[in-house]
Order: sequence, then C-alpha cells, then structure tokens
Amino acid sequence: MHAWNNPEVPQVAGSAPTLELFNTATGARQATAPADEAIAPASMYVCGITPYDATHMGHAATYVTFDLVQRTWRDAGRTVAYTQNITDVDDPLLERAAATNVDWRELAESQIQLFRDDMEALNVIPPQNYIGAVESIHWLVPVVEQLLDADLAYRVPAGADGVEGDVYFDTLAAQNDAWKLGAVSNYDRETMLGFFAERGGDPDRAGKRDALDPLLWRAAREGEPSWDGGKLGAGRPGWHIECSVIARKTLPAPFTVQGGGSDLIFPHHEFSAAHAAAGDNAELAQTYVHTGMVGLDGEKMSKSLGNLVLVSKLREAGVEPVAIRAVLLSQHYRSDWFWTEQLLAAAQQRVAAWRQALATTSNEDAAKVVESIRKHMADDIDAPSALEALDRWAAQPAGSNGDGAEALRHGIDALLGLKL
Ligand code: 5CA
Ligand code: ZN
Repeated sequence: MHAWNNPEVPQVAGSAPTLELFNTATGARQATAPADEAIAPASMYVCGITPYDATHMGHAATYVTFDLVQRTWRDAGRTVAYTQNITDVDDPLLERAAATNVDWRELAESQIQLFRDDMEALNVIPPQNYIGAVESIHWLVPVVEQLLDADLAYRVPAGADGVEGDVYFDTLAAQNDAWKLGAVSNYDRETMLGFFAERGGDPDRAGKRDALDPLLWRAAREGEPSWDGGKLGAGRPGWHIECSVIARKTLPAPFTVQGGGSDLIFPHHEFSAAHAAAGDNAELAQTYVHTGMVGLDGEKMSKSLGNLVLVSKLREAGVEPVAIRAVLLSQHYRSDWFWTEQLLAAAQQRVAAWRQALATTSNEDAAKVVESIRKHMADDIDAPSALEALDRWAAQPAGSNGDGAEALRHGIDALLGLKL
C-alpha cells in the first residue's frame, strides 16, 4: 500500500551520539547500535492502526515518538529501514463497520487516507514498507502451514457455531532458546491471562491446549470476509502472526526496534516474537520500545470508550500541526499522560516564542542548542528536555544579527520534526 509523502528533512552539521532506548524485554536501557557499528543500517517495525477512529492523540503520540527515533538515527548517519502495518481486517474493524452500516473496506480505506493526511501534517517520515494485513495473507499462509507441520500449531474442534478449522499456536511447545513465555513482557501468568482476555484473546475457547494460545488462522464464517488459505482452508489471519510475518518479510532478523503503545506489550508483541522464534529459532527484534498511554479526562483514550481527540478535528478548527506536535513532544514518551486544552495552549505559546527568538539567534547559539537537543534525544528520546533547552535559549535577551537562524531552524526541523 502507498504510505504518504516524504517531508523534507534538512541535513545538519555534526552528528548525534548513539541512541539509547529503554527495552521492555530486558527492563534496561541499551544502545541501538554496537559502538563499532554506529553507522550500520537501523531497522524498525511499528504496529500500525486498525483503521477506524483514526487519528487520535494516542496514535499520533506513538507515531511521532518513532519518528523521533528515526530522526535521531538519521542524524547519526544511519540509514533506516522502516515497516508499518495496517490491521485492515480484524474483529473490531468488522464490528464497527457492521454497527455503522458501512462496507468494512470502505471504512478502512477512508480511515487510512485520514491517517495519511494527519501523518503528513504532523511531519512524520513515512515507512518504506506500508503493508496491510490483507496484502500479506499470501506470505502468512505458508508460515502457519509450517507451524502446523512442526506441531507448533493445531486445529481446534468446532465450537458452538459448528465451524471447523480454527488454527491456534501451541505456546508452551513453541518455547525455545530464542523465546520463552514472558520474554518480551516479563508478566506473570495471572497478568497475562487478564490482558489476553481484555485485548482480543479467547482464554475460554474449548479445545485449546493452553488458555493463552493465540489464534493463527480463523476459518471462514458466514457473513465474514475470507481468503484462500491453501491447506488451512478459507479464512482470515490472526493478529499477532500478521505483524510477525510482515516484519520478518520486510526487515532483517533480528531488526533493531519493535515499537508500539504499551497496550501492545502483551499479548501482541509477546506472541509476534513467539511466532518468529518458532519459525526461525531467532529473535524478532533487539529492542522492544513502548509508548505510554495518552488519555482524556482521566481515562485511556480509546476507540472503545469513544473519548477521542482527533488530529483532523483540531486541524479543521485551525490548530497548527506544529503546535500539536509540540504538545506530543512536551510529554516523555514512556509516561502515561492526559491531553488537555491547557497543554495545547502552552505549546502554541512556546512555538510563538521559539519563532520570535530564531530571528535574532547567533551561529554560536544555534550550534549549542543543536548539540543540546542531540544529547537529550540520544538519551532515550528525552523530547521534553530538548524543548526545555529551546525555552532557555528563547528566554535569552536578543543579542545578535540572526546569522544562526537558518541553521537552528534546520536543526529543530531535522531532529524534532518541528517546522517553525
Ligand atoms: N493495529 C493494531 C496494532 S498491529 C493496533 O493496536 N491498532 S490501534 O489503532 O489500536 O493503535 C495504533 C497504535 O497506536 C498502536 O501502536 C497502539 O499501541 C497505539 N495506541 C493506541 N491507543 C493509544 C493511546 N491511547 N495512547 C498511546 N498510544 C496508543
Ligand atoms: Zn502489530
């Protein structure tokens, strides 16, 4: 699928230090490249939208975070291979389409377009590979067939609806050197069971070998879309295998960063890694990076609750995208936080102050501020501190002829994606 247009990213003199990121799997920070491979290509898979109710501030915060990761790598001289998926067939999308009486394909297409426009407005660099679940079915079917052949997957007997042919992953049998249950999330079983039920899993499905076993292939049902699944029979893919296969088909193994919101730690990223390890006995990714949850009025912002602030609505109301992006950067990516009008107003004021200060900045100051931004971004994407460095610079008395304005404007654009 096509993504969106590439923004212009200026080149900036000098280069960033090696980026360190907090890895959920190890609970520790780690460099995203060994020191002697500082300019080796970096690779990243970020879990994309399920295309309905796009693009709310939680989505925007997550994609802007990984955009900052990419910008920091690029500034350090690395090329970046980036894949993002679209979960363009899944239960929640089908349910929303049915509830609102629209064709699920039309709903998906319109929401994907809205997302593209929002990402472009927010100055987010597009992925090279933007791949829908539907497009990837022909990659996925042989992978599930192989898991069945290896007895790492199994068919569950028909349930109440009498449909045969649902295929599940044998979690416990699939454990090996590259992955064991909990390797990504580090959760205990009780926590896993809770999140599994909450986030699309079916712990009570009769006939499973283990309650946590996730669905790999859902056999065709009356009234549901389905595709030819070779030996699997007609059906549609499970969620985790979709991302696992798209990532492995398009990126090196292991790739550098697996990204998404903290709501994907379990079961989604745990099992995406598990499926990859079962197929290849290899780790899926080197670093698992998760963004905190954005909420509104005391609750997580989510489609199911309907408490959404949409990027497109703010844009329609005349809010400058650079101010929205400045709000997102003002919060640390790993914290949970709440969107408020006050945060937006504060960001608008800051953008105005930075713009004003640019006119009189010196070359010397520009170089210092760029170095300070670089240091903060390499430090586990500490965007709030980078913005505070901008505030301190903007608060200095105007004292120069502005010969550093262009260099600093470029630096702020390249490193933070803020076009002032
Ligand atoms: N299609 C799947 C991933 S394969 C999915 O989770 N889609 S989503 O539309 O629900 O979310 C898209 C991305 O935004 C995911 O990375 C998700 O973790 C992140 N996300 C969703 N809600 C929030 C939120 N409130 N705050 C921060 N990030 C969020
Ligand atoms: Zn995913």
